[in-house]
Amino acid sequence: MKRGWIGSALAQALVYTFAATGIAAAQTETGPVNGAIGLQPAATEVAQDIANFHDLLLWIITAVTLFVLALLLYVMLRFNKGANPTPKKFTHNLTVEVIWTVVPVLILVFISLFSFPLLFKQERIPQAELTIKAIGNTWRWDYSYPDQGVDITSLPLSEEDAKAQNRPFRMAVDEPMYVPAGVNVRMLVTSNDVIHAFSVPSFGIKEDAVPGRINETWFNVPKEGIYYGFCQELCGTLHGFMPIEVRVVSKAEFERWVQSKGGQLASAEPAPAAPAAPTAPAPDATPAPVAPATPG
Ligand SMILES: [Cu+2]
Repeated sequence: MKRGWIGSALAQALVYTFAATGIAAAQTETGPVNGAIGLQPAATEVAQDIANFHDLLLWIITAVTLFVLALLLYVMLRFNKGANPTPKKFTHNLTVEVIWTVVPVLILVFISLFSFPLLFKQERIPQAELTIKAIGNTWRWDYSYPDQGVDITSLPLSEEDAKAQNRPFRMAVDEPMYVPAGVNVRMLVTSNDVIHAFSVPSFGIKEDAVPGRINETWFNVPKEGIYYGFCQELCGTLHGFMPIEVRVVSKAEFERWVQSKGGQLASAEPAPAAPAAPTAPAPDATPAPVAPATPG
């Protein structure tokens, strides 16, 4: 079946979220699709905001480009040697110079009205109900759920296994990362060896995994499904074999999964740490008043 490139790309884009055929529970899968164009469908509010911001920038870029093109055409036609044989000799025009300084500044200020709130939304980690640590290794991802006591190693399915299970080869893994739907998840990202990057495009997250350092990001996916991501830092020869598979499931299913991995369920309502009682300073601990420095 040969379709035109554009027709194929558009059709693929429409079916970006594709139904998994081989999985018992009908779950939607979101990930890269051959020949598709545009961003993957947003699974989180942040990813939707990123897509909206991208679209806004596209309009601005298009307008600026067309305006510059129009200016160039005008100059070429109006001031070429034939149309304007004796050019004027002036080299400055204060009004024009002020305009071409102020207008771009205003455009940038306008863009910042949208970009800064989005940046804050991405960078401020909200109160999280679940913490997961993703650890990059050459070449696989390990996931650790410190509060549940679950540690898993995630390896891509072999081509035969993927085919047998009707799963996408080089995207599906043997041990996916499980996450309950509608929950703020804090991701701690680090690495054991070289720099990797933990990225799930449909969540709008991409965080560098740097050895000896922990980076943070967060996401909240309301809709259950399977979401694919990848290591997005060129980390070595098998960089392409570090897929990320996230299963967003119901809370009950997540708890079943935690128990199946030998983990413990965090208490439903985590008791806030008791505030340390302010200890009255012992009288003899009071710092002696500092004697004023005497000159001389
Ligand atoms: Cu990597």
